[in-house]
Amino acid sequence: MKAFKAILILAAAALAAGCVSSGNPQDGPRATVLAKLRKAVDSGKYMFVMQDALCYGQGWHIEEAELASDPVDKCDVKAVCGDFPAIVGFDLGGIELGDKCNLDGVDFDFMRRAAVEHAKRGGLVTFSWHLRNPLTGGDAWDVTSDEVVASILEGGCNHEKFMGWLCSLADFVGSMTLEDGSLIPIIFRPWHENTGSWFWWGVKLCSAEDYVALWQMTYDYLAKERGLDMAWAYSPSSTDLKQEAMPRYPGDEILDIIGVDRYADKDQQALKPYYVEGLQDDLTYLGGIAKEHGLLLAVTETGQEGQTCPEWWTKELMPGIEGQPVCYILTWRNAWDEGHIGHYFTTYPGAANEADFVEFYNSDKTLFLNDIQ
Ligand code: BMA
Repeated sequence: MKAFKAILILAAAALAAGCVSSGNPQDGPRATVLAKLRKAVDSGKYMFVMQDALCYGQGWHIEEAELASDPVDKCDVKAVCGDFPAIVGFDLGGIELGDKCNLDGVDFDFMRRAAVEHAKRGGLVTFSWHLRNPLTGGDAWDVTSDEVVASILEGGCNHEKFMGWLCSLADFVGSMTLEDGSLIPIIFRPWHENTGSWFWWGVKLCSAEDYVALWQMTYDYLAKERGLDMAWAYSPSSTDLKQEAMPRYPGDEILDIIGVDRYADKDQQALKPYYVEGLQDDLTYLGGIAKEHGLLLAVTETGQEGQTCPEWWTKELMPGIEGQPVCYILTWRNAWDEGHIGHYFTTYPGAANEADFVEFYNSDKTLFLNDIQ
């Protein structure tokens, strides 16, 4: 009886905290994500992902007036090949302070609607988090202090504040549910590119112990305390990958996916063999780790900024992953705001690589939304 009462109290507390019940973990949203990704790899294919694919693109963004009624069908990739990406990426930067829009001007209510709509159509969703610097008040790129991570861990002066940030993120993510109340299928990819030192959680900005503790704290709160049943991805940068990624490995209990963020050269027109070689090398290295630790392998961020290389998709990206068991490749956003002219990483109508993207789309290796429904 006592135990029964305790369960009831726990369940009530979970409901009050806004938890989304994951039900049986064997068939919960995390398991759904992993089963779909595993199926792709087993058939020798990979899913195509685009960051912010449904929110804006080259020369357009959802107008304020359309936020609540837009049918979520605009997409640069769809305009080029007629299909949506299998997975769409969104960034949560700004949710920690309760902002209306994220750091790239995406309205969070629209983001929720777009993510849920994509999931209802049979797609998957991935979230990154370019959150602010909790110590200095600056942005994610504010690396003026190497005490930020330590300050948010248990016992640190910003611990309570940061737990409040995580709570805001959990409230938002937990509100993205399907009709049956279950969480949409999500890949969560926090604390990325940590082998470089351009974010406040980067390699020169915190000890390996503190970085791992940051992951554990994030996982304990979101997955265990709040019950958010998501797949988790670790995505170091190609910079110092082999030296720094494993000393900071977040742990088998947490991770489902390991991948790399590697970019091609901005505004390049000629093909660059070193991108192909570099990506192959990263994936061979990470593929060994993935095998050893039972993880899926991915290209967690890539792209050629400017979209100026006409055959980038089939002659750089595809050879870069040829023969590697990757489950997805994510290309970055086509920025819409004036401050980011030419900050386009995926194709769009009229891009120099448009025809090549269609070839990439038509390849029997790539999976788009229609292929995974
Ligand atoms: C970066 C750039 C920034 C953007 C950030 C988060 O790589 O695209 O302009 O604010 O990602 O999306």
